[in-house]
Amino acid sequence: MLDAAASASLPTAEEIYQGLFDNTVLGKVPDVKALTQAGLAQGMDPVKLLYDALLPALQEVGRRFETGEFFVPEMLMSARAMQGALNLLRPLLAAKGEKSIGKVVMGTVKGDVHDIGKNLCNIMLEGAGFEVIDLGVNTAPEKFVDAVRTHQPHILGMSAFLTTTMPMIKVTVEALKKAELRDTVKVLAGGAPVTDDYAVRLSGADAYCPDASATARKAKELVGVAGEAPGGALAVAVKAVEQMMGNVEE
Ligand code: B12
Repeated sequence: MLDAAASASLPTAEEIYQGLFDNTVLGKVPDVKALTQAGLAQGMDPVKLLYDALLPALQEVGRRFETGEFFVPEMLMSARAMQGALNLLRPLLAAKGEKSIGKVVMGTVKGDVHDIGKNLCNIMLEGAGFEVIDLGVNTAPEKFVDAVRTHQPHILGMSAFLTTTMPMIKVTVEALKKAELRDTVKVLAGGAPVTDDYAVRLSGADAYCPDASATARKAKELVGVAGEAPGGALAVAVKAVEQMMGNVEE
């Protein structure tokens, strides 16, 4: 049991959220780890730590990049800090479903190396019971086509985070058509700059989803399985979030 002095020095939940946000933005790996440990020791929800502090921090990093306050090295440091936190959250996350309800091939489109959003979608899809075949980043249309031919998935998911790589969604859909595979698979598209109109009307996808929960819900709908996306599945997370910054050394 903690004595009064020790307990008075513990950070409050509010201080942990704020500290996690600030230190993730600043890429302070040890501080983010320490705060994550403190939060978990106090029984805070790992999913809330992810959604209420870590992901908003990445959004702030993007904003600062946009205004010229941050450059690529700063973005990478923030990614590293987030990875450290996620490594700690992982063991606490829920186990994924045993039985596959469908197969999904996922990838980030050609020219694009952003994979955090895609990996979060994979986590939710796996948590919902899908088998996910992840093609990684910078995925050429031919690679998507080959994977559809080989794995015969129910769903193909494409992630794009750059306005310059969004057109690859349409290019890939056209490549599927050319290979006479378009009718064999439902195509989902997403990523920060992608909209419903861009994905469906302009690029020929079957659906767009704004986030990982919506992706799992839509995927279930597409394979005819009723029910909500599992809330705790985000938990299955970390596996992917580890991969997410896979090329960032700790
Ligand atoms: C981290 C980051 C990086 C990291 C990526 C690390 C990694 N492993 O992913 C690094 C440093 C490598 C990087 C590099 C670059 N980046 Co960057 N990056 C970011 C940042 C800060 C966060 C992106 C992110 O992961 N967000 C978190 C996730 C969770 O986002 P999300 O949108 O909520 O994800 C959900 C949905 O999108 C959806 N979803 C995602 N994928 C899919 C797929 C499907 C099928 C479905 C249905 C749904 C879905 O579900 C997700 C989960 O809920 C953003 C800024 C921002 N706020 O977005 C800039 C940002 C995306 N980057 C940007 C730029 C310009 C670059 C560089 C060109 C910089 C440079 N000059 O070199 C390079 C490009 C490299 C390349 N060729 O890809 C710009 C893009 C501008 C634009 N509109 O094109 C942004 C917006 C920054 C900015 N404000 O200017 N970047």
